Amino acid sequence: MSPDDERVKALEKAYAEYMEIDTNSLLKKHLTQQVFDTLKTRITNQGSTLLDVIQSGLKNPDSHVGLYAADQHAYDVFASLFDPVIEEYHGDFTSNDVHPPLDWGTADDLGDLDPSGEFVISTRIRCARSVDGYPLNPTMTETHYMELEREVKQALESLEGELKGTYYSLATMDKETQQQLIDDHFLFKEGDRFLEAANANRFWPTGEGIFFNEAKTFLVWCNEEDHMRLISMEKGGNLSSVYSRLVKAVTEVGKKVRFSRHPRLGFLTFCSTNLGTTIRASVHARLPKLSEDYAKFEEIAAMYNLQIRGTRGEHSESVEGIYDISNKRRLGLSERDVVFEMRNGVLEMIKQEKQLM
Ligand code: ADP
Ligand code: CIR
Repeated sequence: MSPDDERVKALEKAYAEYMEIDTNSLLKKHLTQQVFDTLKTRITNQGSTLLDVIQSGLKNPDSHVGLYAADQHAYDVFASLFDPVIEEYHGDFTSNDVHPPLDWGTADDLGDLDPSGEFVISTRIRCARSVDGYPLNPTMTETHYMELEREVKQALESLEGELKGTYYSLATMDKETQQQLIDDHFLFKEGDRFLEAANANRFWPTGEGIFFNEAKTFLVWCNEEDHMRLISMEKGGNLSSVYSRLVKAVTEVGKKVRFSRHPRLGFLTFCSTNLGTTIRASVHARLPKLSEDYAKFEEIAAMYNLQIRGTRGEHSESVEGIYDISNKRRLGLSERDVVFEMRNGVLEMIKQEKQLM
């Protein structure tokens, strides 16, 4: 058997086993036998196969999604799998749709979500950017990681005013400092098993790091899931302030680093749930009454296109009735509209929590 035949045989075996597993992943739902048969022999221009795209889901049956773009070309070569997953996750963004051009709009009418300070503990908006000229995680070499880190550090350390800050490499940061930054919700955690299985954690911690300003209201993650994650956050519910800082930061960084866009899918990200605007706008909110009836809580979230996460982020539990509530979809609508979607849903949740008090 040729190496190609062997590869397809192994893929067929893995697929057959996966289909026997009880999982609610979008991968299982949309990788039908027909789609599988069309894609099983395909290879991208950077050498990635269907296995590279789906291995995270195969190894982690509790994945919500289960697939990653092993390289930039994967979204096109494996479109018959990505497109239905994207359509379901982002709600109605079909394979004929094109993501609109960047439109930040204005931050003025976003306001403060909770002037009383009773419910919203903190507000955060992040977006992701890939950098032109570098492959995505699984196809990056150790040299790519180091070169990209150098480029990102240089760009960030030339920022001024409120955005002025320092870049810290994980390679030279002690474990205690790292843990404190994770506990304070500023830094990504080490060893994410979904990324690990997608081959996205190679050479750790080479090239990984975090930049932040003095107030820790503007932060950038380097070489975690995406080349860059740009984050604006602060205590309280002032969404207007958090959004305008993010807009300023992304605009300034964009003058120094060339961001990658896909012609149809907007800003390019490693995970298809982040495509388009790449924005996740979230609050940490105390909603103990509303969350008592969890099914109802989830129903309200679904009605407003919101996602509920635990206190320490995705795949974590809630602590003391504190939830991370964010917009679910990021593709097919403008930056401003995405943030408005979170705003409207969170205002409704706070209203209902008040009624139950
Ligand atoms: P993301 O994909 O947005 O980076 P994660 O779910 O991995 O998401 O969360 C990253 C970190 O950001 C976690 O520590 C999480 O608790 C923190 N976080 C998310 N939203 C908020 C918020 N509104 N306030 C404070 N921390 C937050
Ligand atoms: C999953 O399928 O549950 C993980 N691979 C994460 C999917 C979406 N989250 C993300 O992009 N951070």
